[in-house]
Amino acid sequence: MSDLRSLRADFPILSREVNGHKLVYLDSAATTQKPVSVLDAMDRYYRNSNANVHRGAHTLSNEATEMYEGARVKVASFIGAQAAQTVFTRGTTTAINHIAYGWGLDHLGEGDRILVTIAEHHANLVPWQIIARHTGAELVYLELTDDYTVDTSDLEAVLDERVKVVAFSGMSNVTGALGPIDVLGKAARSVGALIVLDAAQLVPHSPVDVTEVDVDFMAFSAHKMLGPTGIGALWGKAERLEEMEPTEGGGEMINMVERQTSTWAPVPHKFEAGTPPIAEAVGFAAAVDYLTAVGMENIALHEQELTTYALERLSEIPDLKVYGPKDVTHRGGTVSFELADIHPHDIATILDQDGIAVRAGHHCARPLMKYLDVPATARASFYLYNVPEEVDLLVDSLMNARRIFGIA
Ligand code: C6P
Repeated sequence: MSDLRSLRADFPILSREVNGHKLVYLDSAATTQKPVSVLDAMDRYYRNSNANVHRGAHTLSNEATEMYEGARVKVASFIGAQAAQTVFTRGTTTAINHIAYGWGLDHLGEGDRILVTIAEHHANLVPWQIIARHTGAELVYLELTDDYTVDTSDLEAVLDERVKVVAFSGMSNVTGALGPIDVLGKAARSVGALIVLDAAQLVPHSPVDVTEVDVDFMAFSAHKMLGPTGIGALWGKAERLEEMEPTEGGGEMINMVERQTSTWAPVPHKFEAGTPPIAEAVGFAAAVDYLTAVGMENIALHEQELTTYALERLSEIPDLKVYGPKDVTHRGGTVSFELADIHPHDIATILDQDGIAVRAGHHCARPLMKYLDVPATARASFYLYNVPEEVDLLVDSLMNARRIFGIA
């Protein structure tokens, strides 16, 4: 197995105890832990360079501005992009709201369709629902195959000129299934629809280059890739960002303000109203540096091996059902499951007693839960710092849950 275990020492939290056990953190799909280099970069920024950006008549402000804009260059180049097309947002949710409001309100109308998949996170559904209500457009859904990947065999039935947006995730936060980026991309192009890629669970786990995937917009969050909460990125094609209206007004995003009207600053600042998350941008850049040094190919390989092992070991547990692809080439390291009729929240509580952190619930994907006909699932999600022994501890603890619930 590709061994990244020496990296664990870079994550201080991984050496803490929970309920008398060494922490086993299997909730990275919710948010990841942070290496010392990210913590230090943010600390250094506050200790040495803290000031507001883009206002600078003084040294600190110039330093802060350089750090903030330097972070943009780093985050952009991590996804093969130009800084000028990379907008800092509060995270994936805010990025998709920018697109839905900023583009959707002006470009959608009665009878238009927004094609999504049943596996979407609420962040890629609710903003479109709101815009649909304002414009008279409607959402149409692709469903799943027996192996939990998006069923594209229905595409012909739903794809026509009424489809103006195709919005889908690069990897499901519930099933771990990878999104059919090429197939949906080609389908969208064939009817001239806008392509929106929710990459919250994709960019942290595998190499992504926006010059190689044909999408109009892509959104992701720093906190899911070793960075801080409170910041993420929206990448867009230049012409799309130009035609998109700002959804927030205020300082920083203007060119000129008159009594009745204003003009906008150039992209990306037109979308960054108010004082931006400067320390967070610095932390985001440090996270990107860390991931780049480890190598995204190595991270993807590590997670594939660990997921293969996890699926093998979980299959040894009687009455355990995994809601996700069996083929690891179709999935990432997020594994949702149910165990007999034990409620997922009870599973999470028992695992927590053993120091193991997993998520239980609807994972902000209620339409998917309904489609799968479950109220909730338990979910273990892996990242570069997880090791096979943690999978073994998970399996032991799940066997213990069976005993506690008197299942033979
Ligand atoms: N999923 C999870 O535990 P934010 O909260 O804006 O950083 O990311 C939203 C989001 C959008 N799309 C996908 C596919 C996601 O997984 C998430 C966040 C977390 O699964 C929190 S609900």
